[in-house]
Amino acid sequence: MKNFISVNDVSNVTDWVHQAIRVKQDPFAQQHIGRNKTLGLLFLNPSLRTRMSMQKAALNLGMHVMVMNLYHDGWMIEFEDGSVMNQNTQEHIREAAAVISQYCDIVGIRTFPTLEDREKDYADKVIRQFIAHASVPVISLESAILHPLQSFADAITIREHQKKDKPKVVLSWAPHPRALPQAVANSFVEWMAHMDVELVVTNPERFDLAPRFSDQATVVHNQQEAFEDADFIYAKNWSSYEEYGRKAHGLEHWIIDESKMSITNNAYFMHCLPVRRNVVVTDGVIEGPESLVIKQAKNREFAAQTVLINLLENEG
Ligand code: SN0
Repeated sequence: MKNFISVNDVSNVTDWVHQAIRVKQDPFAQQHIGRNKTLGLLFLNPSLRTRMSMQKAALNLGMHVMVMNLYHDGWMIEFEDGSVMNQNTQEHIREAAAVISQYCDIVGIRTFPTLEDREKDYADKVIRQFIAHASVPVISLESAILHPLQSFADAITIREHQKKDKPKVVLSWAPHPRALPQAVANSFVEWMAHMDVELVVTNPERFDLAPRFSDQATVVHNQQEAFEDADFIYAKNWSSYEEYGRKAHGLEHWIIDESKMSITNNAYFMHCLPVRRNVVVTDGVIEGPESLVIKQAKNREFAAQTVLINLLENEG
């Protein structure tokens, strides 16, 4: 594995989930494999869990970590080749990625979509440009269209809690006051396709995910119907793919509440966080005994650590 940007970089999802569960049992078992190695974390957008879990994972392996909030502390980066840089961008990705590669053995980068230019976002241009000009392995800390570290942690969490061989996992769209990326939902579908689960995605009309993702699940536009017999409810808002970047109006009733959870098979509740309480999910559900949100966040550490181990071992 040279980079970690999607599930396609993983040789075998089941093996990786088992590896992560072993790492969790003894996080310091390989505390020397990262000795004298440096992890660089570049944030073009906000982050709490990704930042802290990556740092923690790296420290568990004896690595050094450098964190850079690029657009706060660094220069404005130009991603277009051949551009005449007489406007606001100050440094080209070609130099920036090459220079960062001089100091770091592995680099993570977070970059959100524009939610304006669908073609550009779905080409995942920022992370691909970074990879093209970096000379070290690159980890996606959430790109314009995918959030593989989150989905890996979700896969671990489902594996740890499932009570039957093939649980019904429902990804439910939920309301939100802002237009959000589709990355968490896209990745979740992609990872679940490699797990032994029955995956249902429920969302309002005109909020279907991009076909290459929705094709990997059963899509149901009736939320109540989707919730029947569910073993896991994964809530997430995303803006429209069809009417690209559009946020919803008048769909507040898609909130996940106690009455909807009561239709399920006493399902666990999941969300990647951060979550808008009493918009996406009620206080009662997120604080209820079936809520896994904090356990998911804990598993971010072991997902990140497993990715680092595989990259470090590959490097030799
Ligand atoms: C991001 C998203 O992709 O939906 C990150 C999730 C891990 N979430 C947000 O941007 C939420 C921001 C808000 O205003 O609630």
